[in-house]
Amino acid sequence: MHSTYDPANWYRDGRGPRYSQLYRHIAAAIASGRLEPDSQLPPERDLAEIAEVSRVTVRKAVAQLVADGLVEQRRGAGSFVRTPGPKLEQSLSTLTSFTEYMQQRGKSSTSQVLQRGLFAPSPDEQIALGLASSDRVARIERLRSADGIPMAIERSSLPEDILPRPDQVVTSLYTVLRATGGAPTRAVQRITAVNLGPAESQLLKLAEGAAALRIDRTGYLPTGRPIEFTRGVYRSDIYDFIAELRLEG
Ligand code: 16G
Repeated sequence: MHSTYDPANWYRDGRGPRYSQLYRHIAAAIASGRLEPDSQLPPERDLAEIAEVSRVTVRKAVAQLVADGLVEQRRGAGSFVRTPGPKLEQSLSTLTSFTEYMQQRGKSSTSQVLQRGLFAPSPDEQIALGLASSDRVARIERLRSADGIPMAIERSSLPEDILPRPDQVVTSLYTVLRATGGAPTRAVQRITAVNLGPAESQLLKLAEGAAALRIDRTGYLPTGRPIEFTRGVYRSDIYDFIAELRLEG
C-alpha cells in the first residue's frame, strides 16, 4: 500500500504544512479502513523516502497519530494502526458546533431548516435521551452548507424541557442551548459509512448511491444527562472536516 504515501496522493500546495497534511491523510486512510487495524506503517526512513519528506516531518506526523490514539508504537517492532474502539468521545474543549467549526476555518455557514417542531419521541430517541413515550422531543432537521456548498443533513432531537421552542434555532443550535441552560460538554459519536438515498443525494447535490458518512452524536450535560441526539449525513469528500473533529480530542 505504498502508493498511499506517494506525495501525489496527499500533498497539495496551500493546504498547510507537510507534516499536518501527511498526518491528516494517514488518519483518513485509517478511518476509512484503507489502512487496516494492526497493519504496520513503513519504517520512518522508508516512509520519508516514499513520501518525499524529511524524517522530521514523518516523525511529527506519526507523533500526532500516536497522540490521537490511531497508531501505536511497539518497541523494537515499529508503528502499527491501532484497533479502533466502537465509540469516540470528544471533550469539552473540542466539542465544537458546525457553525463554530466553519467559522474557525474562515467559511460562512448557512442552514436551511427542513423540519422543526415538537413530536412524540421515536424508540431511538427515547433510548438515546432517556425519555418516556409520553414525553415530547424537539426536532430540527437542517441542511447545512459552508460557503454555499451543502455539507451535511443533520437531524437533532432534544428533550422538550431543554429546547421548548425549536423555532428559536435560526443559525446555531448550540448558541441557543448555551443561552438557555447549557450545550453538551461531552459527546459520544459513532461514525459509519453509508450510501446516499434519493432524497439525501438531491439535497447534498451528489449522485444517488454516493458514499457518505453517517455520524450519530449523543451529547451530555456535565451532570451526565443526555440532551442531544443528532444523526447527520456528511459528504465524504469533506473528509478532513470529519477527521479533524474526530482527532482533535
Ligand atoms: C455539529 C455536531 C452536531 C451538532 C451541531 C451543532 C458533529 C458530527 N455534529 O455538526 O451534533 O448538533 O454541530 O451546530 O460534529 P450548530 O450549533 O451550528 O447548530
